[in-house]
Order: sequence, then structure tokens, then C-alpha cells
Amino acid sequence: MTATDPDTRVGRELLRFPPDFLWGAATAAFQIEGATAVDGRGPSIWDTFAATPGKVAGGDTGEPACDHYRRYASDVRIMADLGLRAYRFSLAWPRIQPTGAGPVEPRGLAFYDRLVDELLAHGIQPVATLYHWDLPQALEDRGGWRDRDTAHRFAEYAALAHAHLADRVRTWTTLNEPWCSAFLGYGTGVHAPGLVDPRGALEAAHHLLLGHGLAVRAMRSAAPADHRFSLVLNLCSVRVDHDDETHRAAAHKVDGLQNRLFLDPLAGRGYPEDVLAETAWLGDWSRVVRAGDLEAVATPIDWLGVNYYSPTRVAPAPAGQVTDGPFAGLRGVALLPPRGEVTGFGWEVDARAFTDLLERLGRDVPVPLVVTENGSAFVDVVAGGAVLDTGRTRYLVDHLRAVHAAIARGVDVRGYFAWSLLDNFEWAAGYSQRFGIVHVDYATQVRTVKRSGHTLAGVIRRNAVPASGYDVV
Ligand code: IFM
Repeated sequence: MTATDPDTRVGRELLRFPPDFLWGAATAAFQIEGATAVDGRGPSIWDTFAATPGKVAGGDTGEPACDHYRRYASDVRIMADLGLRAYRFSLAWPRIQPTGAGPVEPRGLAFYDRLVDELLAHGIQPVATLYHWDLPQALEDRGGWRDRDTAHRFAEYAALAHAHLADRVRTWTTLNEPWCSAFLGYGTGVHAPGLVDPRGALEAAHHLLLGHGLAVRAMRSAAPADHRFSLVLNLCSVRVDHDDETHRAAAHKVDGLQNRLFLDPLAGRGYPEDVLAETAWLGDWSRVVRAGDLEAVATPIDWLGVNYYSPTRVAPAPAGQVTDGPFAGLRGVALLPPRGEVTGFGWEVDARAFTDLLERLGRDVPVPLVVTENGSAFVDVVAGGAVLDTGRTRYLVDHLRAVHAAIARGVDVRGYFAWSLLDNFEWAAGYSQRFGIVHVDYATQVRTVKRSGHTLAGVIRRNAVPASGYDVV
């Protein structure tokens, strides 16, 4: 599928990607749009959370973000200049259904009409995510993802958003990283809605998966045959220092709670027995699973989106430690701090762990994979109209080589989306962390393509990454 050959221009080896490999960049509505109170948009859980003192660094909110709601056309021109073939963005549910149910807000849908039309006019394929964490607050007030009804409301919203854009958007993702929505939103409370309810987190995980399955069913039943449906997971690549029984057991627990809790029911295997046993002390949370739910969750998808940033280091907890750590189900497991090279955000850099994860998924997941997010946050300096983001550029190139290595070993990876197109609102870290391949000056809204952005453009032009070195531009 892939080949290496010399780059005649600079006389070095190139690692070529498959001919129709899909190159893009990703964003999410709440992180870039701003305009949180215009055109009938309702409040989301992230508006509420960010307005709560102490929840988001610097007291940052979704305003102004990148003001993308108004600047989408010039942002699409930047994408076209970079040569992106696809753009992964999310639709804001509270723009389309301000209270999460009932009538559509036409002005909200009209924004996505404008965005999609602009993308298509520039030859960029739209890849729409229906839910990237901005639950309408009105639904949270009724229990949010801990309430089964939210799954049904989500499927209804998905069907109407799909119906509206189906003539132009063929590639759809239901949820982005349901693990985060469940475990950070309802487990540790570091994300909206900020609740600490370990059992509720597991119930939310089921309702998210149910919502996903019901949404795929609803969309597919009305979709032309060439429409593609998917789910995006943040799966972890677990690292241990020793290959012995206790370390393997610790790794297995983490794999259970973050990976198999999602992959198994998607594959029709139901929830993993070991995860059910580990979380049994919370009471039988799986009582929320009703007849027919698991069939709905296992509704076939066309590809799986994989978001990868950093490995997860674990070890057996010191003798006597009996807590579950931050997440229910991890009793006896110590989550270790990053080590070695880290990004500006302090996240460990390990491209090899990315290849390992893709290879494992290639074995376990029966559908093609798409890397729907991968990237790094570093402190950037704009000097002379340029951003020489060496750290991010190295991370990008190394991780592209990691994807290439997985493909070369036979894993069916169909595309790569850099996170993120633009610097943006990084959730609880506010605007303090920059993941963009394009710099955003939040005061002036001036955009500057970083070296990493030019590098991605070079990779896309050649459909290849150099086997060594970082000079792709
Ligand atoms: O910014 C987030 C994104 O919204 C979801 N995946 C991880 C990114 C970096 O934290």
C-alpha cells in the first residue's frame, strides 16, 4: 500500500502514503466559533461551566474564540492555501436546537450551510461531527448524558442535521471522544458539566454509545448509499515498565476502562466482564442497559476515528492503595506522570506508541481507521510574521511517520486530520494552550500559518513524509 522512494528535489528517501489518503485538519464548534449568543443559539454546558469561577484557566470562555462564526470564509481560504483535502468540524447542537429538542433554529443551520458551501467551493470535503461536547444546557438540566432520554434527543438532532446537509455532506461522525464526555464530565468533573459521580459517568458512557447507535441508524435509514458514518474515540496506548503479571494486569484495567468499554459493545460483544466486575462496587450501573440497547450500540459503522496524543503510563499501585484513583474501575492501578520528552502542555511525546495503538486497532477493529485528531500544544512566538514552531513540527512529522509505519505493516488507515487547524479554546485550559497549525492572535484575530502548517502543506503536496529530518517545506 505504501512505498518509499527518493525525493529527487533534495535527494532523500520519502515515505509515500496511499494515493487516495485523506489529508485534513480538525476543529470543534465551541473551541473556535465564538458568537455564543447570536442567531438564536442556546446555552451549552460549556457556556455554563466556563462562566463558573475556577473551572477554566484564566476565567476564559467561548468568547471570542477564533470568531470563526464570522470569519469562516477567510478560514476556508487558509485551508485551501494549505492544500487540505478535507476539513473535520463539529456542528453546535445548541445552534441547531437551542434547547436540545423541538424546533430547529434556521439561523443556526444556515451557518453550517454557508460553511459547507464555502468548503465545497474550494474543493474541500466536509467531515461533520455531530457532537463535540457542547450539550444544550436545557438537556443537562434534565440529567444530561446520565439521562437515557438524551440519547433519543441526540438521535433526533442527528437525523435532522443530516437531513438538512445530506445533499452536500457525505461523511459523518456522531460523537467525539465519548470517554471524555462521560469520565471527565461526570467522573472527575474537570470538564462540563463538572460533576463528580463515578456511577453516573458509566451510565453516561452507555447513553452516549446508545445515542451514537441510534443516530447512525436514523441517519443511515434516510441516507444515500455513499454516505459514511463513524464514531471518534480517544483510545489509549498503555505503557508499562515491566512485562510481568502485575503490570500486565494494571495495563489491562486501563485498557478496559478507556478502550474496551467502547470497542467491545461497538463490535457487538457487550460491555467487558472485567470492567463490569471492577465497577460492581458502584452498584450495577449496567442496569441502565435495556433490551435492544446493545444491538443499537453495535449498529455497523463505516470507519472508526482515532484521536491520539500521548501514551498512558501505568503501574501496579503501591501495596495497600485501595482507591480507584480518579476513575472508578482502576483499583490497584497507579497512573504515572509523563516522562522523557514532553510537549508544552506537559504531555509525553511517544510516536511509537501511536504505531502500536494503530496496529492493535488494525487487529481488533473490523473497519478502516481514520486519524481524526493528532497534534501538540507548545508556546508560540510570532516574529516577523512567522511562527517557527519547531517542537510542533517535529511532533507532526514523527507522528506522520508513525502512521506510515502502521500502514506499511498492513493497518488500513485512510486519513489523517491534524489537531488543530487553529489555536483555540482548549477546554479547562482556556486559551493557554495552542494546538493550531495556524496561529490566532485572539486580540486582533490575525491568523499566521505556522511552520507546522507549511510542513503539513508540503506533506500533502507530496503525499509523503521524509524518512528522516524535518525539512518538508
Ligand atoms: O482540544 C481537544 C479536542 O477538543 C478533543 N481532543 C483532544 C484535544 C486536545 O486536548
